[in-house]
Amino acid sequence: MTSPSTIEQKFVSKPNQLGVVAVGFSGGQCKPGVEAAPTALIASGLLDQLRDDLGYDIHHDNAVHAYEDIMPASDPDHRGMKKPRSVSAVTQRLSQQVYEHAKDGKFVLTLGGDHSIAIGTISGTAKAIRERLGREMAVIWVDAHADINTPEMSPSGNVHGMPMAFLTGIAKEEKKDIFGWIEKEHMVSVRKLVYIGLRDVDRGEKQILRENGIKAFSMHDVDKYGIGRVVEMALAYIGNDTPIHLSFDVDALDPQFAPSTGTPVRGGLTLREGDFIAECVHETGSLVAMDLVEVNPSLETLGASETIRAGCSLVRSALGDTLLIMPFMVTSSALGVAFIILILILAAQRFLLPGIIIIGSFVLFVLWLTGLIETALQLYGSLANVNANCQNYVQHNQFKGNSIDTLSWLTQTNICNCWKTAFAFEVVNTVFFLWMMVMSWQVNRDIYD
Ligand SMILES: [Mn+2]
Repeated sequence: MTSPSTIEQKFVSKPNQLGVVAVGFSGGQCKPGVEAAPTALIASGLLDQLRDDLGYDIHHDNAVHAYEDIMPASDPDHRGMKKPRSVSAVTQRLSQQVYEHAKDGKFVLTLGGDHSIAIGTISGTAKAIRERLGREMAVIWVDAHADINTPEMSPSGNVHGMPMAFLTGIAKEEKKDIFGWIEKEHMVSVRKLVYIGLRDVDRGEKQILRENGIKAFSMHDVDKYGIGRVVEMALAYIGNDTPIHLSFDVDALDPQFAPSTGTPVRGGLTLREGDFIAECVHETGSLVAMDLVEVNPSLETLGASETIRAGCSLVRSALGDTLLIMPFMVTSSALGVAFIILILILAAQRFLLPGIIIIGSFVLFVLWLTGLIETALQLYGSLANVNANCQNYVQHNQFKGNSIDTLSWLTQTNICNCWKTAFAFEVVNTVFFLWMMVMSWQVNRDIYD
């Protein structure tokens, strides 16, 4: 029972329009499979949910771009980088695609692909925001890794570990076909970059973060302050007058929640912590674009669907989905109360006709029945089986004592119970209004007999 976001969006002129770019590209690293992620995410219903539940008009060319037409024939290593010309060509084309959506005032959602594609997405939004609003954009990079290696420092030579170095100008290259196309207008300032979730940072990267005074919240900070305080500090650092590009690497989540990714690192964010970051960024009203990257459905057989579900959840949260199942119920309840007050007033004035009760009860019966079906699907349906998740993750895992685990367990228990309460309310009210209809219909018959 979700509904379109009510948060006012400050930097997109068409807040219900969503430009989607699906990038089936894996050349920024060595493990095949990550190019299949956009297809898997879309097949699991992500775009349908964004359209049907969150009310977005989706602008998608219905293609998963592999960019085969622009792949260079030969692509030898350069400064230690693997496939530099391929990644450069793909990100340059992607930059243009993202730019066109963002220039038009839409939100832009990019489904990757490995994290090298952020060179394309961030450069595209940064340029569009500069032109459209005359502002610099901030980047929130949620990742286990900092991805800010220069080519020379990189231990692996994989470009997916370097995007932030090129995007901030820390790494430069003259050759136009190897990231030389990145101009000042494409870049972001090191002062507008914030990391959350870091836990596997290379030695050289640590030095870059320190020397440039880059704001970074590692898992240590998440443990120390809690995710609420960390997100608060990150957003306070960015300020509320700056557009935000959220680049979400699914490996920021703990492998327990997102196992199917190229470089999993243990000790990560819980799914709820990841969703929470995305929800908070949405609530600022400053979000202009989001990337979801590094979902690799081929790496795990069992974990693939879990990882895809986690990815969908992150995107939905960033685009305004909330945990509240209440808005629909609150509306139905308010109408129900108004209807009963109306009945009492009419009865007091002796104007009450059975027909009024039949019509009113029918409307409310339909509303409650709709809610009942929706909640039933969420609780027991095959797609969003909340009840099974509650059994698995909540009922079977009791936490006690003063710990953050206990707190989050209590919260989750509460959410599970709310869902079931909503279900119970809906059953009761559906039956109640059906009964009202039958009663008044019988009264009605007596009048005319
Ligand atoms: Mn990454």
